[in-house]
Parts: sequence; structure tokens; C-alpha cells
Amino acid sequence: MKLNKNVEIIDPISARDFNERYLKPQRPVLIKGLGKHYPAGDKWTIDFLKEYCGDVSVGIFDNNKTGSSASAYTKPDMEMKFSEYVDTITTGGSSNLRMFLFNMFKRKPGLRDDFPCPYLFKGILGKIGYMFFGCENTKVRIHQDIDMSNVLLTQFYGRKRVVLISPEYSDFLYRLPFNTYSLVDLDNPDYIKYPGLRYVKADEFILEPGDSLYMPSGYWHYITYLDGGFAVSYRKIAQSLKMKFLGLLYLAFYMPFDKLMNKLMGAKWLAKKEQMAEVRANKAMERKLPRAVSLKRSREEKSYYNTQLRTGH
Ligand SMILES: O=C(O)CCC(=O)C(=O)O
Repeated sequence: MKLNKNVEIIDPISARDFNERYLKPQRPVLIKGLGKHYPAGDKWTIDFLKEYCGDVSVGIFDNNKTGSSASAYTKPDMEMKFSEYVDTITTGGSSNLRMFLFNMFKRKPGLRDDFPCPYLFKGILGKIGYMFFGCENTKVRIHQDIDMSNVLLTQFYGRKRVVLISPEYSDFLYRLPFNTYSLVDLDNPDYIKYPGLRYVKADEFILEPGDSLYMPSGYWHYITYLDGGFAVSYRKIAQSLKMKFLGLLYLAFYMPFDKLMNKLMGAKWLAKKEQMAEVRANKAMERKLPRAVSLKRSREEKSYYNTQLRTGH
């Protein structure tokens, strides 16, 4: 895997320029300090949120539990009061608890005045903002967002490392069929088990408080919390018809089907999907081979099968 650290970082620009330069061509970019242009930039300290939202009961994911790795569908492992959860972040312990995709704006609508959907991302999904919290060293496994929408992730507290990979590399990432997850470990790439990883090109972004990261639709993201912290994401429907259709397919068919198969087959279903992912990766690698090698190989295969037909073994 090739990891590019020399990524594009810009200051906030007009919605028109953002549309032309990044949304239309689907190019990821880090927008420095966009969050600071909103009241939340200064107001949303962790203490403020603890006070303001402390009584809300929130769903928490425990990274130590790996049971959900077979499915795109994940549900929280436990519930607790938000104030209790905040304590686990700020005490600097090695907790693996994280809050994922939590719509705090629904519970506390007043928060919208502090951080409405940024002007760059206005659209019909603009009313839906999600919050993400995690402790230092927490990792969010590599995935694509299931609805294939564009995402603007704004960091408010702590730093975060985000590795972004274009959906064109999905086969090389051994994406599990009917699913938007991959089982590869980007921190320790296993090139023996997953040789396709050699073809993957990734970008590494470091988000600091106030920074926003634009993730085009279908982009894979793998996240490491460098400090305990939190962020908010807003979404915008995919640009292309293909991605819109894919998002719908995942939500309406693939996810429910995957969930059902998990229930019916358990570990066997995961093994089957891993097998299918490997076949896809092998085919994708084959396509990458120079034409001469590929032709030679298919001639060799043809002559092998002809011999088998002639001799009967
Ligand atoms: O920041 C996080 O914890 C996860 C963000 C994420 O996965 C997303 O916005 O889709």
C-alpha cells in the first residue's frame, strides 16, 4: 500500500469553488479551521457538552467486542448517560468505548444553532448531523458509509488520523460482499494474506480541532483517535447516479440480506464472504497484469485444459 502524506489542505472557500474543485471531481480535501467559523468552534468544549447533554442516554460501541465484524449492520454494545461516557474520554484511560453516528441534535436541538450544516454542504440531508466520540488510540475500522453519501467531518476536540481510500480500490481492499467493511488491518498490512493491498493508494489526513475533512461518496475511511475527542459529520447525497443507486441498494437490499444471512449462517457466512472477496481481489490483480503476461497465462491455461481434455487427466 502506498500512503500519501502530502495531501491537499485549503482554507475555507466559497460554495461555488468547493463544488467545482472538490464535489464535482470527487476529490478529498482538508479544510483548515472551517469549524472555527461557527459558534461551536469556541463554545463546544467537552465541559460544555457534558453539562448541556449530560442527561442524554447514548449508545456506546465497545471496540474490544469483535462480534459485529461480519456485518455492515452494527448496534451499540451498551447504553449510558452521556456525562458518564465523557468521563471515560477525559480521564485519559485506555478505554475502547466510542460513540458512533449519534444524532445528538435530535435530542438537543439547541445545538443546531451552534453548528448548522456548513454552507459548503447544504442539501436535503443538511438537517441530519451525527456526533462521533472516542478515547485516545481508539480505532474505527475501515469502512465505506452505507448510503454512499458525501461526508463532511468536522473535528472539535482532540486530533484524529484519517486514512482515505478511493472506492476504485474496493476489490483490492477485500471488501466483504453485501457489506461496506473490509477485514484488512491498514496498520499492519498482511501482504501474504491480502496481496491485493499492494495496489492500494491511500491518503493520510491529520485533523486538528476546527478542521473539516471532505470525504467523497464511497470513500473508504480508517480512523485513529490520536487524542480523546469528538467530531460532527454532515452528509450530502452522492453526485453520480451510480453511487446513488449503490447507496439505495445497500440500504434496501444488501444490509437486510447480510443481516439475515448472519443470523442464519453465522461464521459460515463470513467465511463465504471472505472467499468471495478473495476471488474478486484475484480477478482485479489479474486485470492489473501487463497484457503480455495475461495473454501468456491464458494461453498456458488453455493448453493445460486442452491436454486434460485429450488425455482425460
Ligand atoms: O470520527 C469517527 O469516529 C468516525 C467517522 C465516520 O466513520 C464517518 O463520519 O462516517
